[in-house]
Amino acid sequence: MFEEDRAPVTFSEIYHQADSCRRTVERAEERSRIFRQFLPLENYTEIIITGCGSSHHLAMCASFAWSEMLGRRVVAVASSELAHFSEHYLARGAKPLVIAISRSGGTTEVKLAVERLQHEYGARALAVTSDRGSVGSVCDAEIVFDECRERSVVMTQAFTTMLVGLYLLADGASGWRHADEIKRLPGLINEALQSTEHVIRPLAEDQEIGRFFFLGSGQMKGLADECALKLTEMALDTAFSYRTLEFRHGPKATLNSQDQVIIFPVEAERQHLETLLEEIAATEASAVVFEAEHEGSGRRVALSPNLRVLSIRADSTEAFHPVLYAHVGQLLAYWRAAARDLNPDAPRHLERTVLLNG
Ligand code: F1P
Repeated sequence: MFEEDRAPVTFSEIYHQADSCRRTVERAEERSRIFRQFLPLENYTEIIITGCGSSHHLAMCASFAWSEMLGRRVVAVASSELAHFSEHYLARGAKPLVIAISRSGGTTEVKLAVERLQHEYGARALAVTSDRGSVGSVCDAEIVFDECRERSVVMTQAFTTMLVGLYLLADGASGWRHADEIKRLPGLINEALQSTEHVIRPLAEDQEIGRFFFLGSGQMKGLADECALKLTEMALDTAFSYRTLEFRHGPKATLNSQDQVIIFPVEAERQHLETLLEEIAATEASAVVFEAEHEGSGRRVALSPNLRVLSIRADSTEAFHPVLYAHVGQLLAYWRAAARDLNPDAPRHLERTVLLNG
């Protein structure tokens, strides 16, 4: 039988994420000073945030917040794509700023992407890491988020913490207009985790559930991808992630009564949510909607007995919401792994740092 203390590292890292974020907020000024050497941002034709795996997912979430805060296009591209297809993503003559994320600081593709863009476009690069390594050594500067240094193989608290750190960097560069809001995020993260775990754990332990589907669009797509990756890494469950409305274009055809759909809705698509929920209900699959508290949240429960709505106190700009939901995939994966007697601290076939030879 699995015992909680067999996987103390992952467990404690998940539950410490609000504390780590609090420390990140306290260090905002110090890091904003490091970022200042890259200003003004008008010097760059492109801002690209890159990484692999969870770091790529966090880049996806951050790119939406950065676009909104900086009032310009910011894109997330997987490091392997940038390293091998940079001409597809960048016009000749582009002058990019690259934000290279790597928790371990050592992932080969992240380093390769930075080197390729430096060599071909004269890019400048900032490393965002929690451990020093080869990525930082090829960049112009490095910000080390040592407050979320993890011992686990699978990234959990570092996802949330580095994401808050990235919000703060963009906010510092654009006049601290969201500083108070970002300061409140650690408290909201803690509240969200405590208020939803009573639903997440039984869901994770329910062995009647065959497959998990995570749906999110815009800033929530990186989050949906991350939730699916957590279940895959920790619980060895092949989980699925789709853009919310893309799910209707084919994937929903496979749904059956043993499937669990988890939806992270966004305001821009709110008017279509009811249609999606009706369609899911018709397949007899179950759905949980995690959404920011607003007038009317909870009313959809009547649509189907298989539908639940969990409202989370969000009180912040929508672009910051992914940090409030990151624990959903982490806890689902942790408790599902535990229920299957798998040790989330030691997922099979996985390494903490993924390296390529040659
Ligand atoms: C990226 C990553 C992790 C994943 C696994 C392998 O690492 O893909 O997201 O969970 O541990 O590495 P990093 O570049 O952020 O260290």
